[in-house]
Amino acid sequence: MHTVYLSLGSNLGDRPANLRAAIERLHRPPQIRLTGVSSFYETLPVGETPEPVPDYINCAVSVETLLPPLALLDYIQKVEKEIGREPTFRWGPRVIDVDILLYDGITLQTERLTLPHPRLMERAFALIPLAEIAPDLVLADGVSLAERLQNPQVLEQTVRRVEL
Ligand code: A4P
Ligand code: MG
Repeated sequence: MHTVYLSLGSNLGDRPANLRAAIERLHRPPQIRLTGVSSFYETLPVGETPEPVPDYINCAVSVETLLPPLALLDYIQKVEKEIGREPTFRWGPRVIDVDILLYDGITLQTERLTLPHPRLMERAFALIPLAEIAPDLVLADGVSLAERLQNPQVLEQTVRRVEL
């Protein structure tokens, strides 16, 4: 069994419903066992885009799985399609984005998949929900999640827990 942490985000349509639809699909395959779901957080968009994009709802999920990394990526991309994700510009509005943050302690860099997620360390919208479901996690390079959350660049980002 492998332990995997995922980040889910939506900034288009019924954002909480989109996250719930993705979570529900992570329950379905027999090779995936959902072990944790964080609260939902409303977050300001991170990253420069050619036009303004709406605020996101983000959450983090942990799973145990028998699927190897690329097979898991295939499955989450299928889920994104089923929920109605359509290609736009980079970091454009999307009904759902599912990213693999961490897969065991694996480091990988291929055309389709980079592990850990290359932008995890600088993103409060991924780190804060992750800390809720895995507070003792050690990220890449032996840096703890708790330490990373004290970084000024992470602290300044707007991430607000929402009751939904
Ligand atoms: N890919 C490589 N590594 C991974 C990984 N670890 N997990 C490849 C998932 N996919 C990975 O992703 C593009 C390609 O990355 C995939 O085909 C896959 O083979 P995508 O989801 O199609 O497109 P994207 O998400 O627009 O691109 P990118 O660069 O991955 O975006 P990010 O870094 O995921 O950022 N602000 C807030 N507040 N909340 C957000 O959720 N999300 C983004 C997207 C930007 N700003 C945000 C949020
Ligand atoms: Mg993505």
